[in-house]
Amino acid sequence: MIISNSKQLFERARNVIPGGVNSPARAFKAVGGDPHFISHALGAHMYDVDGNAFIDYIGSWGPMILGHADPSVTKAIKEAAAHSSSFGAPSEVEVLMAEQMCAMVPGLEKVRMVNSGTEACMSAIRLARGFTKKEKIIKFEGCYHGHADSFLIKAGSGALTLGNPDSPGVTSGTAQDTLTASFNDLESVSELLQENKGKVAAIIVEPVAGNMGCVPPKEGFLEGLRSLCDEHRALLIFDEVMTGFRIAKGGAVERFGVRPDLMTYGKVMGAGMPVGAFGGRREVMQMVAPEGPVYQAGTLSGNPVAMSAGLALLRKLDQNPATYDELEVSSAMLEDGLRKLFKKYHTEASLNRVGSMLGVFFCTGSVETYTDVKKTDTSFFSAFFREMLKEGVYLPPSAYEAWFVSSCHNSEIIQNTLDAAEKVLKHFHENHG
Ligand code: KE4
Repeated sequence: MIISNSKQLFERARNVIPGGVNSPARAFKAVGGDPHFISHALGAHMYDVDGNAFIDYIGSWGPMILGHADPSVTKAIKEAAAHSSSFGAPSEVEVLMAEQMCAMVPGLEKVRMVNSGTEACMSAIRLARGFTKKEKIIKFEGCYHGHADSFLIKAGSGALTLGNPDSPGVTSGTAQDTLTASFNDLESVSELLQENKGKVAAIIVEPVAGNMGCVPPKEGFLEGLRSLCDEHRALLIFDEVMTGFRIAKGGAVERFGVRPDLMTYGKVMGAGMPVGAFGGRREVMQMVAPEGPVYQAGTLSGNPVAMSAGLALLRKLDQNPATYDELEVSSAMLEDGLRKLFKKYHTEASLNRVGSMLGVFFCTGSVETYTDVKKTDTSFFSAFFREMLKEGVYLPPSAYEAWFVSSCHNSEIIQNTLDAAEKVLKHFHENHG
């Protein structure tokens, strides 16, 4: 096989794939230059088709918590695939996976597997509407729950990065049922609930906003959402596609001690395979077909190869809870190191971190809301991104994405990252003051 380099592949890709990528977040549109085509990845590193090595802080946008090509995950995939890649009939591994997830997450009583985080979130709001018989949902500006129509209203992630948080193609009929509040602002939620008394089926929230950088919940915010949902008889949905099994074994539910009615999952639970899930209270989940009337389906939902991969990873996390402590140490080393460098080279920057997901904002002051996020200097981020890439560090190609640390990012790799950052920031400081 003739291996073309990234430029040749990108040229060919743009001829047959929109924008040359299968997901806009991978394009370098916001940061300039062309995306690198990856040939393989191992542990904390990715290698492109031109033989360049990178320390990877994308981690496939979250799944690679144990690093790329984890031996247990790879073995599970190989063994499962040898028995056919799909049955279209129930299998034992689906039961084992559902039991494993329910054992790890407090309040996860029943769970349905799907094929992406988008599917998980769109199914969860349909279920909430079916259960409550109400039609409106509340989401938060800058939060991203996948590309289903109901969510592409002031959405984060690639929609925010590319400047189209409200996508063409979403009908006004759909948009009118999605209300948007401000993250970390309970008053904005209460006002919407008062204005739409008796009409709100659910509030869906990223318990840690990871699609406008990384913005943790302020003290009392999640608890406040719980109370408002109880008061207004709406369901609380934690979109844990990014935080699930990432910021704690039991995700945000465990870390913050607030119990939603429904949770959605993806990323880590699939170990890099196309997997999502939604679940929660038994009383609500039993409304899902064929047990209940709320229809939801998928040809490859619970796919045995994907389930085997996810199960291998979740079992490893469950049996080695010290992994989260190790992630805390390495992620804190990265955060502290960056803070020192920003100070040393007089770089206006703010950092947020929750466990092994973190966000860097090139602006002054704390970043606690979407309004704060918008203060970030995206052109400085783009320059920083490009220079770090030259130094062999692959950051997410957007100022509005979280960075992810894996258990393979050991202290030497973190130090190499900090050395690269120092070289870049020193150069900026010497040349631009
Ligand atoms: P997917 O449909 O992309 O599997 O999941 C959608 C989704 C839902 N909820 C949250 C909190 C998410 O972060 C995501 C997807 N995240 C983005 C990156 N921030 C996916 C990257 C991409 O779109 O390529």
